[in-house]
Amino acid sequence: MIFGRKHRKPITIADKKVVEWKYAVCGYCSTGCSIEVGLNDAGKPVASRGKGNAPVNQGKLCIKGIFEHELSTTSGRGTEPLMRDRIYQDFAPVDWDTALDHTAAEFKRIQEKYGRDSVAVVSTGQLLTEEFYTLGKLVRGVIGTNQYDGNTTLCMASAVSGYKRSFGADGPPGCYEDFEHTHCLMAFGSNLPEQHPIIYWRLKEALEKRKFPLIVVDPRVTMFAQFADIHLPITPGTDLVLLNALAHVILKEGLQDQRYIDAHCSGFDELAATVEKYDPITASRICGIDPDTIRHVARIYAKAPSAMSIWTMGINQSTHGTDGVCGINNLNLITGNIGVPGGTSMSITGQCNAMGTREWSSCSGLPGYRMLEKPEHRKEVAEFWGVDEDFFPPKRGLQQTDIFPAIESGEIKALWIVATNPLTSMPNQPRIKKALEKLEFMVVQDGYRDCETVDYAHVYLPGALWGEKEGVQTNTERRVNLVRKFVEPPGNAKPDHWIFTQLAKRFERGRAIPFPESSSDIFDEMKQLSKGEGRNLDISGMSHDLIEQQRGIQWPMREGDQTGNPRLYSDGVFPTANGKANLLAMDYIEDNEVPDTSYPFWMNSGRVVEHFHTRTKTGKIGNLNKFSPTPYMEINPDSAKEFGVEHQKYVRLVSRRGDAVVMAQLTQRVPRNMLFIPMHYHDCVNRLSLGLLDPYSRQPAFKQCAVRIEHVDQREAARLNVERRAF
Ligand SMILES: Nc1nc2c(c(=O)[nH]1)N[C@H]1C(S)=C(S)[C@@H](COP(=O)(O)OP(=O)(O)OC[C@H]3O[C@@H](n4cnc5c(=O)[nH]c(N)nc54)[C@H](O)[C@@H]3O)O[C@H]1N2
Ligand SMILES: Nc1nc2c(c(=O)[nH]1)N[C@H]1C(S)=C(S)[C@@H](COP(=O)(O)OP(=O)(O)OC[C@H]3O[C@@H](n4cnc5c(=O)[nH]c(N)nc54)[C@H](O)[C@@H]3O)O[C@H]1N2
Ligand code: SF4
Ligand SMILES: [Mo]
Repeated sequence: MIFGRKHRKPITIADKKVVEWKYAVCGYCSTGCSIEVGLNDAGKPVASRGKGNAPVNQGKLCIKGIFEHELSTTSGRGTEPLMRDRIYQDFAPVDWDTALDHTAAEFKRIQEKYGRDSVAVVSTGQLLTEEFYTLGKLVRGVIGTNQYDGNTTLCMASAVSGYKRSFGADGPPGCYEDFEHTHCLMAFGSNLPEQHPIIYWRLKEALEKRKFPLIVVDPRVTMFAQFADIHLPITPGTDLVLLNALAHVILKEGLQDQRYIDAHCSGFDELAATVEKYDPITASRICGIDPDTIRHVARIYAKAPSAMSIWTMGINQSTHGTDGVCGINNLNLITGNIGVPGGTSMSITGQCNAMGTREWSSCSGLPGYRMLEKPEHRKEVAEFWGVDEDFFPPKRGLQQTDIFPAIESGEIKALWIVATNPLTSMPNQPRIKKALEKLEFMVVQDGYRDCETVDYAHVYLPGALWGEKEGVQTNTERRVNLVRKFVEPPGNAKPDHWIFTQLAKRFERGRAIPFPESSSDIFDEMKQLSKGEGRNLDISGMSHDLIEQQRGIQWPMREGDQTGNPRLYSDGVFPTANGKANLLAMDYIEDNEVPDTSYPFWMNSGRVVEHFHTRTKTGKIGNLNKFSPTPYMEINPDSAKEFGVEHQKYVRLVSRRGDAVVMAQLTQRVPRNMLFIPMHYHDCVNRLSLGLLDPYSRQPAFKQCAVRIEHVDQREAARLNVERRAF
């Protein structure tokens, strides 16, 4: 065998014969990378490359972005609307008029019989913003149900509630450029290198230019934890205790920015009284981080000229999700780290357009961060749309995690699912299955016919996917970016905004309100609605063309501005009644399902770099799926030995809800009392999960429940794995 470079052939890159490059923003994660998709002379997408000079990614892409053009030829797409009378029967293909007439008629029948709120709508973070706005107008202004929410309740709800409680409004105040300025970065429950690889690359580049301490809080030794200067392997679900203890040390040692607190915050005395109880010794007994490390980290953070925190699902998906977010905001407020370069409290969002739905979908209220509870907001939107103000409900209705129990109890009879796959992604799958079987009528609108939730639908509407329609998305740092259409949807699939406007025409109210059809006309309408004195979410200075020219623009960008703004709250003025941010005093309450003798392991769940969510997309892209096609769990080698589990052998996991068969991967990444399972597989982790809810955000605690290991016959398990939905 010959080793060594000189005998290797040079790498050649196949000439894909690209004749045209089309501009887009990536459709997977919320990083918001600018992509160019190469088309050959037959107009077929054959290559993807990062857009040079794009402010987010400077020409780089992660593994999912690099193969994104392959989406257009993936299997399992829906090409015709489908209908059937009863679930479990065969579907029959129908034309769009038949499918939409039937859907509208069923919604009307059910609303007339059981009341307006007996129809529920569950949407997503993956449509284009113009589509979200149109759906919101249809649901709030035409159909008129208040049971309207999105899968963002599984994802960003705690960050939203936390921002509202601390600052008075949603909206991450910082930006990626803060990495260039900060003197300390603390990350909570985020595995940035795998889940936001290009944000991580930005951070790493900043670290190479100028070293500053990186502190990672995660019960697992993730890739991010391995790169950290200090790793805090926290006891699951106890971040609030650590945060209170950090605040305790900062106040005890007088390291706070009292000038900032006095000028810009309320609630300081209450906070000080509460964190007084969380001395490092008491805290360490709950959160598992030793007292000296707590003191050390508190000092580093508070003494840094500027310091920033980022967080993702390790915080949000917890019974203390919102409190955790407010705890992080507290930390940054007491150290004067909000709205300054390198000083911020930044939620790293999840889906490509999770921000767009927060801003414009009207799920939690009315468009443009307006609230149903505020009379002036109701009036403004009612006048703008030309609807009666009283048609809007007085306050928001149920969230996704409360909609399913309301199906169980019979309050909700019809469900319209748009671009989400709850059968795989909701906690406690056996319970979700039963709820779906109970519905009188269910519509699923998805790009893929083989998305598992379609198995429970009466009507299936095939949606166009990324690159098959034009519109904008907002990323983690409030940057609005554009996807141009570069390919036709397959068969008779249609863009979601087309489906919404066509459905609107089937309602009397929908015919009375204008529903613009082109995405740039819809964008213009949103621009009008975004204007206003003191409004941060202002996009009135943007246009589709300008966004492409600048490769993404951060809101606020007001009419007449040349470009967007990187930070919020730089003036120390917050959108609360007194203009001050709220410091929040929060006690820790022990309320999780925790391991015991019958179920001795913590079950943790999350993601891997090559897959996206329920794999409707990445499961079909060979270059991504090949890395982890089989459901598996991470288990510590010591525990594996104790329980007789071998590497790459199957085991059955059992919780109080159900069971799942997975392959074992022995790794030191997890502690001895924890198993980690990627969330991407159907009939897997969410057959086990419990999903207790955060009281403010109603977000499930996906990251914590208790399970035990049982042995299985290896051949039977392998057969089950083949039979189970394997792409
Ligand atoms: N490759 C890829 N990237 C993605 C996605 C994807 O599916 N695939 N999805 C996107 C979406 S929608 C989202 S929401 C984001 C999610 O992005 P992340 O939140 O970064 O990803 P997760 O793997 O869900 O969870 C992150 C970490 O939380 C840790 N954790 C568990 N319990 C606790 C705890 O009690 N405290 C702390 N501090 N940490 C804990 C877990 O060990 C895990 O390492 O990723 C986005 N990016
Ligand atoms: N155990 C566990 N469970 C979890 C999590 C966890 O960490 N652990 N994380 C939670 C989180 S953070 C999230 S965000 C959810 C995600 O959960 P889901 O939203 O259920 O996951 P996806 O697979 O992204 O589903 C999106 C669906 O929309 C379709 N789609 C994509 N684009 C379009 C479009 O433009 N139009 C239409 N009509 N359809 C489209 C896709 O084909 C896919 O079927 O999972 C949650 N579930
Ligand atoms: S980091 Fe996220 S946005 Fe960027 S290419 Fe990867 S998946 Fe796409
Ligand atoms: Mo998410």
